[in-house]
Amino acid sequence: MSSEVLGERRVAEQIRLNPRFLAVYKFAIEELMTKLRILSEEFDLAHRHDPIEHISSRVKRPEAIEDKVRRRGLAPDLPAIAEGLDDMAGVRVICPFVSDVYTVAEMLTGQDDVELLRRKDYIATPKPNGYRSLHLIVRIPVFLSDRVERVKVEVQLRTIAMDFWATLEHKLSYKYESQVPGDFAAELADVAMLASHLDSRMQKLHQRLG
Ligand code: 0O2
Repeated sequence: MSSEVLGERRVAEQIRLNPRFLAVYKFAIEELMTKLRILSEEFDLAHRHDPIEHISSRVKRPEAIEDKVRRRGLAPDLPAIAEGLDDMAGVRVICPFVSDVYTVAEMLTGQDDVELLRRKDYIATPKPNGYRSLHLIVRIPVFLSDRVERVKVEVQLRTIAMDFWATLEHKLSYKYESQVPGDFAAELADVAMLASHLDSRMQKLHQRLG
């Protein structure tokens, strides 16, 4: 094993030996989920429409962090990882309609203690393979016993149709990793287009009901 790989293996070890390192991302996720649950419930009370269908989250696994550190050529130490990786904490918000995606994003980033670092709108500009979602990198304060840490969280917002496509594309891409059939990419992009049409039609029905 090369010394470079050994260095990166030490990253996973370092993470396991420092439980507080990943814990702050778990706390940040809990804070963000609470914010989203409050927005969901209160918006429903005010407008008789819940803009959030469901929410999921994950803290990146040490092995996945290790892989990304290697791919990115980051220094194998915890401060460099915290600085260099934006998706250590991830929250996925599934919304009924496209308009809800933007409503939730605006309500969340409008909060005083939520700092928007980056916004990637793959709905306005889908990825070439057809992937659509709104990605935000936000930073929120986490109040610990001896300090306040400002922690980055990646928030992915998408509709049910976008999530359906992304989930199945992810599964299929893994399955065919080694030998992708020739028409695979074009077919997936075509299905993404169908999902997009579905969203547009559902959005129109939603608007008709006011
Ligand atoms: P996981 O397990 O979901 O975390 P970076 O996030 O820093 O790696 P980049 O290019 O800034 O790099 O990320 P981007 O484009 O904002 O997207 C990152 C995440 O979006 C991915 O995380 C996926 O969750 C999702 N994503 C992006 N493109 C696709 C796609 O074509 N198909 C699907 N299904 N998901 C996508 P990870 O790290 O890949 O995995």
